[in-house]
Amino acid sequence: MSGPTVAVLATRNAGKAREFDRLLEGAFDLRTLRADIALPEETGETFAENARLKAETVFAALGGSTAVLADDSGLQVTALRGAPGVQSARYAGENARDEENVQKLLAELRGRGDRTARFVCVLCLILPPPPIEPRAQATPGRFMAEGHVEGTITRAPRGSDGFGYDPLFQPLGWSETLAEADPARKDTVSHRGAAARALLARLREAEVIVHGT
Ligand code: ITT
Repeated sequence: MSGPTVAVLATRNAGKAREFDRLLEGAFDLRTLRADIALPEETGETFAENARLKAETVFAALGGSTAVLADDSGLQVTALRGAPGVQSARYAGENARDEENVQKLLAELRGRGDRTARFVCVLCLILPPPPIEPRAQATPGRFMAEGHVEGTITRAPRGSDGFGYDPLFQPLGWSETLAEADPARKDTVSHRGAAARALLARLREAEVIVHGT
């Protein structure tokens, strides 16, 4: 019997990769991205465009015969009219560390009353065409899925789990930030958790997977 499909994660973000290991366990045999494969510049204006760009670039670099999963995600803050949005990773500058992005966000929100925000995650999975003849007619399958979580930005960072803006993000109805929560609890409410569950549902519907949660 064959096991779960091998899928390469088109990401250099170790925090995302840890979450996918939990969220997609059983459905995919996930592999990290080889060091010699470069991710594209994120030139898209939307999370969906950037997720597709990353998935398509890595799928082509791997020769079109391996499944690839890409994630583009970020934080949209109401009082900042949706910023940092697609710029979330580089809010405080190219190659900014998480702490620098967190401090910049706190500075931008100083003195503002509305601290509501949402995380958004868009996934793009590309599956290689099945090995049928004539091969020229076979096209790769592409599946997109999206997830959100609503919350507020705290006045100071709290907690040390997770990554990125997790120490500042308190989901609606919670008294902890995502960085204070057990990682499995983050998965139950997070944008990435919701997107991963939507993706699995779509794949089951298309009878692409029978394994998985
Ligand atoms: P890859 O492109 O290599 O996947 P990246 O970190 O550059 O990694 P994005 O362009 O999608 O990925 O930027 C996402 C940023 O949004 C990420 O660096 C965090 O700052 C933030 N972010 C996304 N999901 C998050 C989460 O679950 N918790 C905290 N911050 C998150």
